[in-house]
Amino acid sequence: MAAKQVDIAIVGAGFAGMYMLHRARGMGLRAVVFETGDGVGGTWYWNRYPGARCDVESMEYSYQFDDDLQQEWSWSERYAAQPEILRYANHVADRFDLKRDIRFETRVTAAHFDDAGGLWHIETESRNGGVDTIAATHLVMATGCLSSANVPHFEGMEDFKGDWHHTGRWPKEGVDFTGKRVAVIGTGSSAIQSIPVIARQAEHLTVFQRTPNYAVPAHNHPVDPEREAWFKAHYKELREKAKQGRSGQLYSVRDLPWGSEPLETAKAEFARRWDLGGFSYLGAYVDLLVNKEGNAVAAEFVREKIRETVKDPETAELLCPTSVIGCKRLCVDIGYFETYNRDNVNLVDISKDPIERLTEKGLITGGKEYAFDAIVFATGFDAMTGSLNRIDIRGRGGLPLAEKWEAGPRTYLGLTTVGFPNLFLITGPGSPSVLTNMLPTIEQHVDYVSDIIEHLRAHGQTTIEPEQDAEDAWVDHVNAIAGGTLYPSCNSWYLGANVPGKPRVFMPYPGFPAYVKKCEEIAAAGYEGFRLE
Ligand code: N01
Repeated sequence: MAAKQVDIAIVGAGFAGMYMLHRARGMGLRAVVFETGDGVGGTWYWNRYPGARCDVESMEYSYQFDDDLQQEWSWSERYAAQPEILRYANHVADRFDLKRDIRFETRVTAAHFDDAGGLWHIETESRNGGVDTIAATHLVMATGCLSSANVPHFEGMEDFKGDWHHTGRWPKEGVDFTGKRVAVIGTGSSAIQSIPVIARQAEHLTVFQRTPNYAVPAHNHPVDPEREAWFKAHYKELREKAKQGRSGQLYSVRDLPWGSEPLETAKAEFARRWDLGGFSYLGAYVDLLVNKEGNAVAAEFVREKIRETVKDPETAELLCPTSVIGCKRLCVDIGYFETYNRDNVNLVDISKDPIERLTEKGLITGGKEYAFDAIVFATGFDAMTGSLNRIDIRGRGGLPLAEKWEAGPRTYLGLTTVGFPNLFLITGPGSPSVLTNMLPTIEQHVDYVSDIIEHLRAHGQTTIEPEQDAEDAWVDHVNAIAGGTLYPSCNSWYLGANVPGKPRVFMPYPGFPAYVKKCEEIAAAGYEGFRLE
């Protein structure tokens, strides 16, 4: 018997958990949030590495549920840096008095559904080791898509005498690399953002690259007060317009397929978008993630930019990706490629010679030992399912979620899964999530969950669970859409390919507007595909 009971338990105090708490309170529900960290902010609480910033423009990367909130907050830069986003998260938490219902430094270790009582029994562990239990009617996993750090298990990790840090678990007090020999392992978004900043501080920086990545310039700059005023005056229309974009963002995606313009015009369009900066690069043609030929031209344009920028031809060639552009999340950089022109930076290609082990002094690859004072693991995350599978979640009949998902996640709408009644996955696998601007996507999911709970209450019901047929059809639908794109062509974390042994399944749903429409149709049809009791 759990000692306490709430209507809704929420796991995680990032943007999803905070908004879910706000909505739950608005519905008069007894709610509690559990958060491992000692503050709000989720991904922006943990990812404090040097250079961390958002790749979605700041005027769009904010909540829209409260007009006063969006009018009063001012962003300082086109792309906000992590400290500013964390200040924003705290501002929201304070403004809506959220922190009193958040249990910080408390990790959810288990959540078991009790068939007989129809409740979730949740076990938590606080930082001082205290174990507690609570029962809840609804359980909302607001655990984030990129929260479970992927630290490779290199032999000899414990032998290394220097410091090592993962970008997604960066110490709050920061790390001073002054006068140090530093290694960065990985060349994804986190590395691409942190490498230029670390290079300016460290005595020497060595980057270990397994796969090169495409990056387009951010052209970051302070927010122009006039543009901000215009944006705020038009927030309503702009937010609506953004929702019609495939990634929930305002950047323009032309309604033109590849081949509809001569090659020279296409190249001029890529150049124009390169100068604009950010994700708009891939909006030059609507089908760049479907059409191989167009994608190859877009990719070659970036490679030419790399060759123009990086002075040493051998390094430039190593930095040129060969995969489909956009099949891994496009990186938005500030001076990344230029950093390789510095005297204190060098690149080591480990595509053929993986890191063999860590040693007391550093690491070994290709039979050679490299010595360092500090190593940065910019090695990414066990994305989308990692933080869910690390909790002992059990549904009807004691079935562990990790067991149900052994061959890959299976959900209905990326939000619910058969056998786990009243369990909601905010931006879960099978929803647009990481292919979008997370803020509007989070709001859409939280609003949908809130509507479901209101619906249940209005109809004197207590439980919602998807039907098996609906879930199977949804999984097939997501696979069919992803299969019609170029996304599955490279080893991305979208596919779980970055974590050894993880099943290769494309997890996010491409296409935000179509997804929202489907959710609305399902709700209008009395939550078709769900069993409500
Ligand atoms: O992680 P990644 P990330 N030995 O998985 C390499 C979001 N994000 O933290 O490609 C050697 O992309 C791995 O190599 P490979 C954003 O959505 C957003 O950088 O697997 N190398 C790769 O180079 C992003 O996509 C922002 O061959 C190893 C790197 O480590 C997502 O988070 C900023 C290795 C990991 O790259 C993840 O980005 C930062 C090993 N054993 C992140 N294991 C914004 O701007 C892995 N690698 C909002």
